[in-house]
Amino acid sequence: MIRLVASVSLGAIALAACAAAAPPPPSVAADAGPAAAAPAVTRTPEGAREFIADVEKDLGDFNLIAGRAAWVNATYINDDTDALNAYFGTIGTEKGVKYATEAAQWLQVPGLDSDTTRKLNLLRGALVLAAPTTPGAAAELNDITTRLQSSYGKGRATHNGKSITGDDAEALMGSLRDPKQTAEIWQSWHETTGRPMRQDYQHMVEIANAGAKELGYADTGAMWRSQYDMTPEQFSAMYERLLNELKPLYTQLHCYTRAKLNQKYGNSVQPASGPIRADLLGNMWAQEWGNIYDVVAPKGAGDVGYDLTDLLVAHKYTPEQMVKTGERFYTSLGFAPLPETFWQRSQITRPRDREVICHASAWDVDAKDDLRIKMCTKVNADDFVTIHHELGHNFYQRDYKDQSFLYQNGANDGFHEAIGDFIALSVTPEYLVQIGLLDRSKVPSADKDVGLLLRQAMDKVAFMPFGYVVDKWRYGVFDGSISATGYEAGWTNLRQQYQGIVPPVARSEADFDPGAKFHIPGNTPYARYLLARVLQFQFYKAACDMSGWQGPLHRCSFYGNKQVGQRLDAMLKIGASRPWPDALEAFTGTREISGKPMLEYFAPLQAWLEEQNRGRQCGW
Ligand code: X8Z
Ligand code: ZN
Repeated sequence: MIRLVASVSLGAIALAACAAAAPPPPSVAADAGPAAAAPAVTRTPEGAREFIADVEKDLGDFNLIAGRAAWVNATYINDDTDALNAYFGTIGTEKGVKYATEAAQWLQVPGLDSDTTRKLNLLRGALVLAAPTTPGAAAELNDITTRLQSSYGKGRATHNGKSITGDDAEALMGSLRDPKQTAEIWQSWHETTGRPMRQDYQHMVEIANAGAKELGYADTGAMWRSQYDMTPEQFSAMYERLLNELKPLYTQLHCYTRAKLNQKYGNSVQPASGPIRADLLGNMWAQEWGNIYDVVAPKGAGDVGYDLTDLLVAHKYTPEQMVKTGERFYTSLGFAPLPETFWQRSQITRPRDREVICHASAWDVDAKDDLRIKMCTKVNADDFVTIHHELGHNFYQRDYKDQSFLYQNGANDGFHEAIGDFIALSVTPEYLVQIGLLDRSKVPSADKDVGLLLRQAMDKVAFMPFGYVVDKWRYGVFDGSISATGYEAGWTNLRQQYQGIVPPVARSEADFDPGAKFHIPGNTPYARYLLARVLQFQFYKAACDMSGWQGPLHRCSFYGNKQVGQRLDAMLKIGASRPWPDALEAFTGTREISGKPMLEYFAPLQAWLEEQNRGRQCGW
């Protein structure tokens, strides 16, 4: 699809903010593709503007129907909806390839105005996966991507030998503390869901790379890295820098967590040195560890004294109420409430009678007001944060709807992922009191700050190397440095190297563990989440400064602050119409993505962790 879902690309194409400094356009030989075979036209700047206007109209119309097909497929998986999704996806890929090729040609016209140049560049990079112009290639690509995605949706694990759905498996990984049971769920999920995808994935990579090459990119990964208003090389440098900025803090957190797991489970389950067993961290992918806060919580003095999941359950919150609570945060900043159709059309909980894709996403079906989320919400802290995350996408989508089609997107994809998370950083104890979830007498005192920070770090800091590894693996797969015979080893080695984790059971090249993570079969680029992880702290610090907050950063909540709301609204309205540093500057006053505000937030924790880890051999 084309830009129909900013958060998750459901087909071969998603429109993402693209580079003003994109790689050089492909050399257009007479037989280079469909556009080259078209009758010779005299290309003028005026012609380029007309081309853009036609394309924006065509893609806008197409998205409406393609979006409906994708929605029905994602919320009611069967052979028919798979066929519909693949059918529209194929048209989308063909349009995307044709327009990207033509955009590259128009970009060679001298005298283009800056707006037209920006739009042509955006169009050139609009595809997540390209197909070559060989007849049938786009259809084959879309058959495969639809099959991969639906297989993920239908994936199962077992618990005590009983079949369970992916969303139940995910929740159980957060709450179970028996290593035999977590190992069973981990292994069954990875083998039942991931393993069968391997051949399809390999074939998909071949087709998509052939498509990327036709468009003038070295491979699909190079195409992905060219969407950031900078060269792919500059992007790679930024990607490495962000990981490295947070690495010392991650290493301390890993060291402390490993020691706690060793104390709890003993050497036979979790040795005191080396990597951590992946299924012990409270998350199927060991990407966020907050669910095992009970295992690592400092005893006595630092204990936070409340647990958000317990509060939601004790107050008998329903999933709908959780969404209403999320919406209320946005309206408190001055944003208009969600439309009535949001409540009629969203999938908030898993339907009982059919297969769906449970992985959360946010939709904007008509680029006007038809906003929806699709979740299989559980009443727990993870999903409370995810709801704020998804609504962030929806409020962003509604704010840029008056931009022209090619600008209806985030400043870059990391911005889109950061908004809702930034809002959720305001879910402080004081905020929980304000909305009636926490009794004022239970607000943790200042001496509990370490506990609060540790709870956050288990989710936010733990994520950093995972946010790096997912696309590090794909970049390697796309450029061939990870070969098809080494997919599994490539994945497991990267996870060990950067996250310091190991699978609970032996793996072989019969396995395909990457397929057990949504974004791989779903073909959603992942570097965006690495960017978002640090951006959200930049936004948060800026918002807290704006609201005049004086105390420790992590206690700040800007709930109800209309001034923050106005400034946020101004940034969101820009959409993709300007290079992302302009949008960043509009809200934060800086033009650089930086880990510094995140490090500042966690600085007291870092000092505390170093103290706790004294005498331990950290690293793995
Ligand atoms: O996929 C998501 C969102 C939808 S865009 C729920 N996230 C990443 C993940 O789950 O792996 C949010 C955090 C990282
Ligand atoms: Zn998202």
